[in-house]
Amino acid sequence: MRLYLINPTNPLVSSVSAKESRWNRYRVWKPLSLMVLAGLTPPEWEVVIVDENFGAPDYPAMPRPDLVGITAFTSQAPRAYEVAAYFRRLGVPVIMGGIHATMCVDEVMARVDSVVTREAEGIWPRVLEDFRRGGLKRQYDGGHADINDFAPARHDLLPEGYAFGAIQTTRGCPLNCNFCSVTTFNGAQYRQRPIPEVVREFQSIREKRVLVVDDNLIGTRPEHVARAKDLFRALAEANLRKQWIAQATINFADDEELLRLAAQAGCRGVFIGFESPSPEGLREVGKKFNLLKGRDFRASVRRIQRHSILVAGSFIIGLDVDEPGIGQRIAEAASQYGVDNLNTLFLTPLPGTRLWDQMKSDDRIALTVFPEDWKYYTLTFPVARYKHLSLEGIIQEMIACNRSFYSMPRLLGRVWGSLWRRGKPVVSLVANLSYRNNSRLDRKAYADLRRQWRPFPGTNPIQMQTTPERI
Ligand code: B12
Ligand code: SF4
Repeated sequence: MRLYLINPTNPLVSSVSAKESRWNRYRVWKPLSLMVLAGLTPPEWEVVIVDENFGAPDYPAMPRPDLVGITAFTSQAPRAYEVAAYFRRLGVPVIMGGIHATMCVDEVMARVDSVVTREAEGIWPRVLEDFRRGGLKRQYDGGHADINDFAPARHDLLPEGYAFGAIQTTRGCPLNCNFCSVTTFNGAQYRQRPIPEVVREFQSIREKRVLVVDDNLIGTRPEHVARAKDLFRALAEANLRKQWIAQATINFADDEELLRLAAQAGCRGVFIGFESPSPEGLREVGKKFNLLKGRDFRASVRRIQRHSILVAGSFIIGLDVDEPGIGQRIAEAASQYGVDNLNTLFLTPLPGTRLWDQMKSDDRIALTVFPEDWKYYTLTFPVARYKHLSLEGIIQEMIACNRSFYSMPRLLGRVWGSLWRRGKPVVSLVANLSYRNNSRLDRKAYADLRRQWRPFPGTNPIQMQTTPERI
């Protein structure tokens, strides 16, 4: 029996279009969910993973599958439904799972044969068995999987051409920031995979560079940090010769031993959510770790960089506290903190988050023709009405932010700093040019959004102020 596992594309996400720019090769990431599903699939199935981010395949020319499984973030949902409709027209049953299917069950259920909510490990073999016996149910719930009992992902199934492999070592996050879906989806309990299994799976990855997809690799408590140290020791001992990047909270910088061990284990970059340059903004999103009294972000970033680990900082634009000028303020804060890369995203109400509930009840979600409008829920488009910024105002803030941070003098300054401190300017140069190029592509995409924007009838009390066109 033949199973297609499909990762749908979103043409608006410029960063995932590998053909659009050669820099984007470094920003096309392997769909780990489908590699995990393939690992859970019994051997009698022939599994093909289709990643549309490398170009939409010629489905009619491909052999007819018996079953199709589709994954989707919210922003991929419109394309997921097109793919589902195509296969259902051929009479092939379609199952959808992942974050969007979990958060918007009814919408998904109306467009596929079966929906799997939450994590697949505990349920996927049963789903396939039900299908084989002709008894596929409309809905399954995988709950939260037993972290000690994971089948390793199939790292061999996707073609070569990705710059990074992918692995997951922990699940869940207790912090529950208001804009984030992770706590609702994966639970508040921080679950850590057994270290020997992680090391074995790392060994099976063929790419030299790896993305560790964990939401927070080091966790929040002393015992989590202790486990992270043990993991790093084990990876260093295994001498894998891999370089990896990961996500962590700023307290990564607070423990010299942790930093040293991470670097020895191959850590070359860390993605940190700074979220807002102001304490009021941090309070608004509920980012407790960043509010630690006396935290010197510049010193924290420097401590990490001293171990030859690049720091990419993420900020949100469009919080209720954000007023005109916020774009420039973010660029200044990121430069002052000394981060190597800046990724600024629009505040976006994603289904299932506390922010969604708040904005929905305040009637502040502006793009609401679903499922079509989901394609804009990439965090690179303003989809809501913001308290002190109009649509045009917030777009100009984003452009100002990126123009300032990725201006050539600043960009070259960072590359020079990387050469001076670490003697390794190439990674910094590639990453900076990739972000700079991407922010240009986003600017083109805003034109499309402006056409789609449906202002609310009557006066909009939320569009009180606008930022003048300054650029
Ligand atoms: C790695 C990652 C990325 C990678 C994507 C790699 C890839 N191609 O998959 C990159 C960096 C490209 C990325 C981009 C984005 N991401 Co992202 N990302 C993640 C992250 C950190 C890990 C995902 C992962 O690999 N998990 C490991 C796998 C094993 O778990 P899983 O995907 O949940 O899959 C399990 C189940 O969901 C289920 N399942 C999944 N699919 C299917 C399908 C079937 C048929 C079945 C049965 C089961 C099933 O089974 C799997 C095993 O249990 C998650 C956070 C998280 N914890 O999930 C955010 C997350 C998924 N991302 C998010 C967002 C918002 C984005 C962006 C829109 C914005 C951004 N700039 O970050 C873009 C969207 C890009 C696009 N194409 O539109 C949100 C999604 C929320 C939502 N409702 O859509 C998340 C949840 C983070 C958050 N803060 O809320 N992301
Ligand atoms: S943003 Fe990060 S720290 Fe906050 S809930 Fe999501 S995963 Fe946890």
